[in-house]
Amino acid sequence: MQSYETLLVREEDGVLEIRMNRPQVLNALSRTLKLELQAAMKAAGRRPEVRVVLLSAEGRGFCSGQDLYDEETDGRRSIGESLRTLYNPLIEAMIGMPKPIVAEVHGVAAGAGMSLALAADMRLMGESARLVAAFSRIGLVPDSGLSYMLPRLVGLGRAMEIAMLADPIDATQALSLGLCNHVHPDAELHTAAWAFCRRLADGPAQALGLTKKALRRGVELSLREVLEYEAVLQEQAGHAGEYVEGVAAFKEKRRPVYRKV
Ligand code: T3D
Repeated sequence: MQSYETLLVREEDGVLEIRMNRPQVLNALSRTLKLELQAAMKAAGRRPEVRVVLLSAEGRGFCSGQDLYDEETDGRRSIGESLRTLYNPLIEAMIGMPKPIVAEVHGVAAGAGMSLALAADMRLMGESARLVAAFSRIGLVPDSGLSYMLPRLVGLGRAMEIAMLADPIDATQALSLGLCNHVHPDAELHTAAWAFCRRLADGPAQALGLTKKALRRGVELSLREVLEYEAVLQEQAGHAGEYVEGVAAFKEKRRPVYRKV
C-alpha cells in the first residue's frame, strides 16, 4: 500500500481509512497534506476492493483548515490558484467518487476542515466535536465547496448565519441542523465509525455508488431530468449481479451477501 508523509492509511474489510496526521497543528492543511489527500482519494476511487472510505484524523481535532503558516498570507500569493490546484480537485474527487465517504469528526473542524467534513457523504461526530466556518474570522469567504454544501444541507438562511458569524456549531446543533448523521460519546466515536463503514461495505457496492450519483445529481436537476436519470441508473443496477443476489436472498429468506458478487 502507498505510504504518505502526512496521512496514515488502514484497509480492512473493504473499508479504507484515510487519517490525517499533522496532530501538532490540528491537522492544518499544508500543501503536502492537500496533495496527499488528493492522491489518496483518487487512488481509493480507482481501486475496486475499496468499498467505503473513512476520513479521520489523529490528535485532538479533525482539521483546522488552511495551514496559516505554510503559505504567504500577505496578499502576494494567488489564493484563487491555490484553490484551483490544491483544494478543488480534492473536493471534486470526493464528490465524484462512486463510493460512500464517511467523515469521523472529533474536536474541531474549522474553515476548509469543515468543508472537507461536509464533502463527505455522511458525518459522525464526537459529543465534544464542533464545526467552525472560520473563513470570515480571517477576512475570507467560504471555499472548498462550503458554499455549495452548506445551503443544501441547512437551507440558505441558516447557511448565511453560519458562514457570516462563524460561531462554533456543537455536535447536538449539527445533528439537529442536518450537518451530521450521528453523535457518539468521544471515546466510542472511532469504533462506531468503523462499525458504520463496515455496514456500508457489506452493502451492494455498485448500487450504493449509483445511489450516491443519483442523490448528488438529484439536487441539481429538474424532476423530469431526475426521473430519467433514475431510469438510466436503475437500468445499470438491474443488470448487475447485486440485484440478482438481493432478490434471491429475499426469496430464500436469508441475508444477501454482496461482497463476492
Ligand atoms: O490560503 C488558502 O489557500 C485559502 C484557503 C483557505 C481555507 C481555510 O481553511 S481559511 C480558515 C483557516 N483556518 C483558520 O482560520 C482556523 C485557525 N485556528 C483556529 O481558529 C483555532 O486554532 C481552532 C479554533 C481551530 C482551534 O482552537 P484551539 O484553542 O483548540 O487550538 P489552538 O491552540 O488555537 O491550536 C493548536 C495548535 O495548532 C497551535 O499551535 P501551537 O501554538 O501549539 O504551536 C496553533 O497555532 C495551531 N493551529 C491551529 N490552527 C492552525 C494552526 N496552525 C496552522 N494553521 C492553522 N489553521
